[in-house]
Amino acid sequence: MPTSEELKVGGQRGRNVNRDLRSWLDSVRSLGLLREVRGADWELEIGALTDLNAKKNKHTLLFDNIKGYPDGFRVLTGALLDSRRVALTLGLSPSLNNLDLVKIIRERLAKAGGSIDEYLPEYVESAPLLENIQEEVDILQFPAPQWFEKDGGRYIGTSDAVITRDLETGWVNVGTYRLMLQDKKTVSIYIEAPRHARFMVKKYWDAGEPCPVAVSFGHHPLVSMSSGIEVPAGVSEFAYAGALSGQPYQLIKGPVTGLPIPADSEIAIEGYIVNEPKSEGPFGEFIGYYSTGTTQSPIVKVEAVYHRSEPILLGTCSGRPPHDYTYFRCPLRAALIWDILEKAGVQEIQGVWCHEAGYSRAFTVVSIKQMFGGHDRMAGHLASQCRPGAVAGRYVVVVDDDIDPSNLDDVIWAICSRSDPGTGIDIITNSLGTPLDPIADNAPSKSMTEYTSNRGIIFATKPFGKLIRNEFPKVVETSPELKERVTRQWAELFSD
Ligand SMILES: Cc1cc2nc3c(=O)[nH]c(=O)nc-3n(C[C@H](O)[C@H](O)[C@H](O)COP(=O)(O)O)c2cc1C
Ligand SMILES: [Mn+2]
Repeated sequence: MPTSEELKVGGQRGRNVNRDLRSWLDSVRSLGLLREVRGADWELEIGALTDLNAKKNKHTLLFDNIKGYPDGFRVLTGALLDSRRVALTLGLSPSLNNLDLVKIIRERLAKAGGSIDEYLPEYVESAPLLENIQEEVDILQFPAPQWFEKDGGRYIGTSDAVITRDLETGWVNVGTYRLMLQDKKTVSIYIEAPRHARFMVKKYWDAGEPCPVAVSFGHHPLVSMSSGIEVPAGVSEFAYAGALSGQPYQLIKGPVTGLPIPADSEIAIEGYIVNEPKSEGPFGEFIGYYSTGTTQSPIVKVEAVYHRSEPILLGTCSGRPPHDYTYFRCPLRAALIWDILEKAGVQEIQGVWCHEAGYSRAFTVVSIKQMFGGHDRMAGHLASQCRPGAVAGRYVVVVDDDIDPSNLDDVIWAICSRSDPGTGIDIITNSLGTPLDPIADNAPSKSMTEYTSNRGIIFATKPFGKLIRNEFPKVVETSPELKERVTRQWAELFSD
């Protein structure tokens, strides 16, 4: 496999990673992956088009001339739909396959190693974001979509970056948490139990203070790639974005809270998260259901609104998978899980993949070259319980090294032919759960933090005894040499 340095578009370290949403958009356009859509309604039409597109054509969609809004107030979806877009966002060749992406993400993060400091973000003095500062806060000025028919409101924050700072340590966290419009000056925020911002907010509230917050609603998709995945505690997702792209991310200091905001942000707010719950949702969730109904969630009191001229609201919607953002978390989560397994001492991992049908969380496959009896148990149990693998998890499958973990046909064949339902499935009960789980017992009095759920780990591996004695039946397949010879001789049969 080529190294990430060789694959970088144009060469030298970091130089060609486009560092604002608009130049990123230019690259997507030049690859023919962008479609501009005029005249759609924020109410349901943008959502329906985004979801259908995610299931079928996989364009990046730029909505303009949105009903009821001035020309130039745009919405962008389909930013990270597939390997081409994710590769482009990382400054890599769009022709990379799934596992190559996982390996390069690991390589880049490993290079940053413990010293993610090399990629700490840089502050700049000014940014186009400050071109327009609202005199009177009015968050309704942006065409926030109502994504699906049964959604309970308009969501301005879907692919957002919610920035908070730890009261004690100063650690800056960036998470993607949904924000629903309440009125001109108020949005509600939905933060699930294991999220970093939740612990930060609690510290402020316990000290009797509102929690300062900044939110960016449009930025280079690299930020969304970092803020929407379980980056370890104590690490700023901005530094992670830097490590992923090999170049520090640029930020400005928010004038009200002093919190960092991406310098390329298109739209941002500053304000305070307060414990004054308001009705929020229902919202079409990533598992594919309306599991939570209406919630009572905290609100953000908005103190300042900034935007570029002709701002682009970066948005996405979930629902039945594959959806608009299932893909990008597959290589990222796979890289994070692989790393943790390796650090925990699991040897000879050949690949990890998290599948879109399992919304990147509930169907993880680990491929190993078995070295000893029980090797598959080590890999499977750890993958199911480490943080990136545990949140909203369900199934982990362990396969041998001849199985491509990202190929569902391969994986199902391995399950069917190598796993014994009587002995080859381990169950772990009472693992980390979520109220979004459609089979959870949602008793009304239950707190969000109480939820647990079970895990199934399927060992679709050749029995180790048969493997080392060379007694496992040979696979029926054409040898690489014969394959090569016939496909060369009858090339016309195999051309696209
Ligand atoms: C598009 C998108 C929307 C998300 N919406 C929410 C949400 O509304 N609430 C939430 O708690 N997590 C949501 N998540 C998941 C979190 O962003 C993710 O778990 C991330 O790790 C949170 O950051 P943290 O680890 O710093 O808490 C969303 C993720 C993505 C990619
Ligand atoms: Mn975090």
